[in-house]
Amino acid sequence: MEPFKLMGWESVGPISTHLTYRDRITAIKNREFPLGKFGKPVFMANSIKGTLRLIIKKGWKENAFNQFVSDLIPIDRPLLDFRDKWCLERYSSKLLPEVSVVICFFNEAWSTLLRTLHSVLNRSPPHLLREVLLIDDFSDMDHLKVRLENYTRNFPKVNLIRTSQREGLIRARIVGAKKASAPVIVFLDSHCECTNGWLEPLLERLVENPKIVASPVIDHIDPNTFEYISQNPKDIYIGGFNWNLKFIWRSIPTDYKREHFLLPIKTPTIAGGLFAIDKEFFYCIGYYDEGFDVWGGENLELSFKVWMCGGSLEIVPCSHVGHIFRANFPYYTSGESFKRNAARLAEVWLDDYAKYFYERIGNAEVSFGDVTAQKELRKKLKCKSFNWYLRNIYPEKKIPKSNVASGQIYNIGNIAVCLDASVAPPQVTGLIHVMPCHGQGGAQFWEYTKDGKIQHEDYCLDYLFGLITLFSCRDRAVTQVWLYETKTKFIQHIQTQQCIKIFKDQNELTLKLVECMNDTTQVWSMENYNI
Ligand code: UD2
Ligand code: MN
Repeated sequence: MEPFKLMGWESVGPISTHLTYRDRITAIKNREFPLGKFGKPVFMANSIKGTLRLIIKKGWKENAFNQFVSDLIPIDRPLLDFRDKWCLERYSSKLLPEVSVVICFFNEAWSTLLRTLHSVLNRSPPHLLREVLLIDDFSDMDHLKVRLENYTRNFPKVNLIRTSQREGLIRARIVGAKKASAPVIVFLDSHCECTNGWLEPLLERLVENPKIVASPVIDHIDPNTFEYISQNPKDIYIGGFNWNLKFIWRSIPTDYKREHFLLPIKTPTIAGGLFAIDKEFFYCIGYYDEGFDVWGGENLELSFKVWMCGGSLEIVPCSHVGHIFRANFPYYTSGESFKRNAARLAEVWLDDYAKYFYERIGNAEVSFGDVTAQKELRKKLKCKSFNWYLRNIYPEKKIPKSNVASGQIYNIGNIAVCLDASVAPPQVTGLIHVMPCHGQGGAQFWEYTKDGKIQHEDYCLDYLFGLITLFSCRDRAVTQVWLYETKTKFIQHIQTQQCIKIFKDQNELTLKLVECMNDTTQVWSMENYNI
């Protein structure tokens, strides 16, 4: 299939320049309707200039995706049916419970919000869809006010609810959960597209066992072209977490046994935005911690809580929903609220393992508020320990205890500079930086492992093509093995026998491997060295 190319303003024809922005979009749509059909990408020329360029830029800034392209695509675009024959034959919509779909949003673009809504209305069996609750978390964009109210009035199943102050996505979801009238709640982000047959396989799991929380496979909608990119069902990712308490995607463990690759897969965590949960069960486990603000941490809270308190989490390969994964936040988050949420999570659910989280934020004091009610809930529900969770649900998770050192790695000669992995994953592979030490963990938190790796999250210090880089850790990679000698304080690369040295390149500090010699530029200190 040749993707449709929108080559620039001119190439779509002589569109009168005095038209308004909306009229222009309608004009473009009518000429090449519909753009993005079947999830095809819409490309724009790089050469676009003038007002249009500014409009596109504004769209990116407000949404962290290409709003202009989204606005060109119909809000009810058709998608391909990605289902395998095995899935088609297996599921029917008979004897399944009704659902309330809850979509929380803060300043979502019109086209992405409406596309989410229409994909739900059009692709859910009507008898299963009791209602869609749109929870407006105190947005201030104009199109989300009267215009949205008037629009949603046309759809009897759609109920627009507004919070009276900015609650953050976690409390906004609780508002939705409390209003939901169907026995099952399905949460979605406000920039999704459900595909054919997305709902039935999720509900089937909850009928089997109401303590199962079921997530679809989350496909990617490209934030630039809006191409719908379906995940290969043979290569599905499940959830994990790192000790910063952030969610990560990971491959299914090789020894995981399933009779068929399209059967539901148990996962230690879920990404958090898209899932079906039994309303009663959600109530019993106390929804989310209401003390969580703005964004983040609630996905792990729910994951740990569900597993530890008698439920389970699954990813259901026959159910596909697309989501726009963005590289950054369009709305303001200070990072402080995430830290606070994560600290609450650690305090309530992690037991002794909380120390690994605190280590990674430089053992900073976090004022996380009162968590007594959460701790009581955990006791009341007789939930299992975090140790049980790690052993039974996530046995692959490495426990940092086995490390030789953990914390900052700083150069003795330049006491204020540290090794820094601040190019964030997935772009993390690359040259390693030397930056002023900030003492707050994060990108300056390293682990020196028993097998000689110097590791930041899943990335290891590596020596490749003559450069000191960060690369995905691999079990037997000889280029990733380093020896730290407490006597000399050299960091020696075993394969080459050379040592890491700081060089001053004009004003920038760089790292190179050279012959080991006693020189302060080669002398390093590793924090919490404990052998
Ligand atoms: C992921 C999850 C998201 C949530 C988050 C951690 C997926 C696909 N997405 O991040 O659901 O679990 O991790 O917290 O798994 N929103 C509000 N009020 C706010 C801020 C956001 O209602 O103050 C809405 C927002 O409009 C969106 C949803 O909450 O619909 C999730 O926010 P996001 O899309 O920025 O989060 P995402 O996908 O990066
Ligand atoms: Mn999202």
